[in-house]
Amino acid sequence: MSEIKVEQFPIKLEVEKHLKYLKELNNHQDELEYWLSEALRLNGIYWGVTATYILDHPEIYDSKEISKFILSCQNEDGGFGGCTDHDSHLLYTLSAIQVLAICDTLSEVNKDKVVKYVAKLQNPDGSFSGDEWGEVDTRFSYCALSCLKILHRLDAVDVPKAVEYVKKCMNFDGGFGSVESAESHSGQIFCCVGALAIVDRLDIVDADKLGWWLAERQLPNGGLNGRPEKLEDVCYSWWVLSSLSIIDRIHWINKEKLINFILSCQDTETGGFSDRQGDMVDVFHTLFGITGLSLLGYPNLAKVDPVYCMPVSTIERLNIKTRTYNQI
Ligand code: GRG
Repeated sequence: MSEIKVEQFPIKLEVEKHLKYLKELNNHQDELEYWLSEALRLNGIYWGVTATYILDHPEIYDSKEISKFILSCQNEDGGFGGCTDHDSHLLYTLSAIQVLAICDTLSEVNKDKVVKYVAKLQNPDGSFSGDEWGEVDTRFSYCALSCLKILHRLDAVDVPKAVEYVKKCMNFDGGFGSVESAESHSGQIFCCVGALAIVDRLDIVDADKLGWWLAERQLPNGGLNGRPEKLEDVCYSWWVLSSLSIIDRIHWINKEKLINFILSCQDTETGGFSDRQGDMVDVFHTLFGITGLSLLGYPNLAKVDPVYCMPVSTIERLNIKTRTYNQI
């Protein structure tokens, strides 16, 4: 296990620039893009807050103000909308609970209402719908189980049934799709492997077969794609690497080549990361560039938990660690 050194790479991580980019995200209220992304505000806050913690500079945001806004997005049904007065969805509910957990303000939320909301979305076959309109996806199985585990309330759902559904979404190549018989995709693999890790059922996964498929995602330029024949994208540095880490196969990736690829996707003037070199930066890719580097053992970053995509320090405080994961 060789130690990574900053000097090994032609480009360095522009920590100060990224912090400035993250700090100013909320200052663009005069821009159309800010309002177009309103429905995703809660996800955006989770991506930004987590990035600052992994950069080891959580002080750049006011956690009291953030928690107050998050709490304002909780609806009567107990779930959270993407912004104040938006309808509840599991995607935003998980982001809300994650941010409150990271900011250590979980005690301020009505947990019973959240638990009731999540539990009501489980279907008889064990799957979860994202909201009252019923769409089913393994992303929602992950969101529900992660959220309940953070709240120490997994008892509120039928865990064996949830596992049964995730197992049905496993494919011949060892990967997982969004629903039964759907193509394997790295994002869904993170959700399924993460969900199984949360409920301690990784025995279901064929780690060698899945590890092989995931390692095949690395392209000659070092970047990772999400499925065969697709382009590389910084966000797969998270979805693929975290999955490999959970099944103990992270060393099957060429880490130096991937670090070089991730660093090449930074905007060294404005800060932030894009999906691939030369594209516009955004907070989603910024988080997953930084968490990818953390999993790869890049220096001076806080450790991220591959199952929860939250700082290891938060997971330890919550006492919900599935186990200790080795970096490369
Ligand atoms: C706590 C990190 C965290 C997540 C919560 C919502 C969720 C759980 C996970 C999402 C997993 C997922 C499906 C990620 C993929 C996102 C993505 C870039 C999709 C793009 O798909 P395509 O088909 O792109 O447009 P490709 O790369 O296949 O061409």
